[in-house]
Amino acid sequence: MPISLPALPYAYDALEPAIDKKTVEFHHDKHHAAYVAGYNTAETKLKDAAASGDFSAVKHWTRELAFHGAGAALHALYWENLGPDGGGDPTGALAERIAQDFGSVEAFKKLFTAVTVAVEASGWGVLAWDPHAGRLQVMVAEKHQDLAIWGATPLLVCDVWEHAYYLNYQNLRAKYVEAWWSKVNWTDVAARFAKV
Ligand code: MN3
Repeated sequence: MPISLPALPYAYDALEPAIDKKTVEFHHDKHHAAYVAGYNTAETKLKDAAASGDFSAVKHWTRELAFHGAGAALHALYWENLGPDGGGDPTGALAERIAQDFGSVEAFKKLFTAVTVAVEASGWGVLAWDPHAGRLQVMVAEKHQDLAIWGATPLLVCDVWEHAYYLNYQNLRAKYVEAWWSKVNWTDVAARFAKV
């Protein structure tokens, strides 16, 4: 299914003077739109590959899918995270959780600022909920994809680090993956899918 460019939730000039009208217009209408288009192209190419059995370009298209999918998802979040009446400090449960995990709202803002300013080249500062540790975490998304899509919930994963197969399969990763399929617990995968 193709994705579409979400409408900007406010006017182009709504974030002025912090972010000027022209910047918002180009960022949303050109940059964000390009991620949406790129995702849809990659999705079509991978669908074609699955249908035809020609997998010669899948490495390229999965990279494209992650690059544009992550870009599209993060930009949608970015626009929603901002607003003409924004600013100030968080309140309520979020404020309490931030204070619990970072000491105080002020300390969190300093950490988030430092981490975001220090991002190497292109990327994002991110406040995320880490369900494993059960806490908020400040993170960096270098570039933005790392072949993943932020916000996506993993349903099934196959480890292809060499430690996962080298003792038995040496360099024959494809053989390992073929064998791995025979051990997939689909009941578990289906249970995860039911929750998304
Ligand atoms: Mn951008």
